Amino acid sequence: ATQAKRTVALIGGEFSGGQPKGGVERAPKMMRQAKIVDQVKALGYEVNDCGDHAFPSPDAANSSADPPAGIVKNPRTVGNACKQIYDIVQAAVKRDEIVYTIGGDHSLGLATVGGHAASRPNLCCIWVDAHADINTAETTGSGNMHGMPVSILLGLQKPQDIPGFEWFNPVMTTADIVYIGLRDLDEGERSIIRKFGMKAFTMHHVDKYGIGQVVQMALDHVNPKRDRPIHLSFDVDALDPAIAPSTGTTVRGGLTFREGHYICEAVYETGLLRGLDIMEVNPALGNDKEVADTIAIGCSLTRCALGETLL
Ligand code: 6HN
Ligand code: MN
Ligand code: MN
Ligand code: MN
Repeated sequence: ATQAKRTVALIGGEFSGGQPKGGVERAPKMMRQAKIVDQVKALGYEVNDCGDHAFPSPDAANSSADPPAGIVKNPRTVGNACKQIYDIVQAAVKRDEIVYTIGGDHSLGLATVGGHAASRPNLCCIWVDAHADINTAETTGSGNMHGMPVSILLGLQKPQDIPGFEWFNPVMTTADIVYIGLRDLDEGERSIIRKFGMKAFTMHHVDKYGIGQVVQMALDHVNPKRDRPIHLSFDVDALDPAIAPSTGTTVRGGLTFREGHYICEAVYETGLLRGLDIMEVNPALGNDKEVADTIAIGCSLTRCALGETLL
């Protein structure tokens, strides 16, 4: 299934403020060093390099500038980074480019999927993750905002109630998103998913049905007529830590190398991929080989989502 190649807008999100572990802001530069731009070009795409965007790291010593909201940490810092990436994403979508964001932590998922949806009303999202990232200010146990983007995206958490997010206007609903890879849910997240009847394929479903069926069922749910543009937000912690160890919140029992790449290939095959995030690669975690493996997997997932492995 060859298709007209669009321009890929590459956006680096050098941001770590949605969680406490430093280093995740260095992934965009590391993926560039691994030649991600050449790899995308080699697949026949034009690359519109929108650059890497750095944001001041939250400074614990200076938290008076951004005090927690309840237990939610660095809300204004995260909100500001999200607003900037949101605007860049939205502009790229208006140019009809495929928006490709390298994180950075997954709090930026609010900006990438949200900025995309703002310009493409019919957008659906496949969120590949060990976690559901759907905590609200009420349900979060950690206060880390990388565990919250989906709740704000869908308006389950009112943006106006978190300082720094007043600008955000939710346009997607619980029916517009589907999860693959879940295996570490907080109790509050579980009740939200149940309450709204959200579609979630956990690792149990991957084992039970196989990844081929799971992706088909996921697409059937969110995109039954295969006519909606797709944003694939891929948190590398969805993968098993044995193959993607350099990430901040590892959970055992994840997707195999092939299962992860299969998801990307199958989304490419629909011809509907318009947005891709590769999130939570943290080059500060693990030894040299672990870091190199995790960066390489960020690159190969990208290539598969852009059509490398299909004839
Ligand atoms: N991620 N549910 C946990 C929390 O802190 O809310 C983990 C979140 C992980 C977020 O990996 O993008
Ligand atoms: Mn995530
Ligand atoms: Mn995760
Ligand atoms: Mn947990």
